[in-house]
Amino acid sequence: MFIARSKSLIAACTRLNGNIALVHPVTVSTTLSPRFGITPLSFTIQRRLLSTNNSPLCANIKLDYFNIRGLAEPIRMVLHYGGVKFEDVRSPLPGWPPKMSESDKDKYRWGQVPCAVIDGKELYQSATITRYFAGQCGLIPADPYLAALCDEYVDVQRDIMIAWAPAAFAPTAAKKRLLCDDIYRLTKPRFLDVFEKIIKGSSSGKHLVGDKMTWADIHMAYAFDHVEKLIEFDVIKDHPSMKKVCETVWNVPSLKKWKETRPETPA
Ligand SMILES: N[C@@H](CCC(=O)N[C@@H](CS)C(=O)NCC(=O)O)C(=O)O
Repeated sequence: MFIARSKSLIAACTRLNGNIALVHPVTVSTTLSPRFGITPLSFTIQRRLLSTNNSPLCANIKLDYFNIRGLAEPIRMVLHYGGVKFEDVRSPLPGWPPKMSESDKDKYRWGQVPCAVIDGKELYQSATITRYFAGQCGLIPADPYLAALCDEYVDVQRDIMIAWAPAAFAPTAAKKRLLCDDIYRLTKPRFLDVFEKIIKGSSSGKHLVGDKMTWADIHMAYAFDHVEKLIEFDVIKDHPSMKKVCETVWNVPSLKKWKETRPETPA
């Protein structure tokens, strides 16, 4: 017996039903109904069922970057969210900021990483790669305007990260403190308060766009976790709704596990 509530999930299961039902008939549901002995489909299985034939879920994926979180971390998070297997290739960091030798640069189309290799095909630019996998993992809304809002919010988060960079690379602790105060004064009204208002006014109170998790949420959790790591200062301590979005992301079991087990790196 098969019970599924979502139309697209039913369609996907119908496509795959032969394989699944013949091997192991199961009673499943997209929602929890323990009273009726119905087993919920795990999010990972739901995503696998909903993936299309050319989804990266079936592809051979390699992510090439340095042994830091940096620009690759939102990509890794999206892939972990999607339960996507990938090879997390981490080259030793060649100093700070990372500068590759000319011969290493020649290995990459634009002389930079991250580089994702999907079934042998290369893809560059961290935001492009993150968005590509987000689309395959159900993290981009179908509505084009809502999808574009996700892009907008991710771009703003990147602007915030750029604004904090001077504090991250300050030469002394005293200089860092001064810069933190200045940057906070500038970024709070311009960016943080605006995000706070957007989330407070949302239907869920825990997502940036619509009432489901999107890659804008995952990118927000990445961005503020990363800034906090670099400057040892919780930038969103006075923004409870932003905190809620980040906590919601980090409470997804696969991301919680990733946060607990990922390599400890300097940046
Ligand atoms: N806009 C690019 C920037 C990529 C980038 O700056 N990568 C740095 C590492 S974080 C790099 O490869 N540096 C080595 C070099 O330029 O020699 C992106 O978002 O992917």
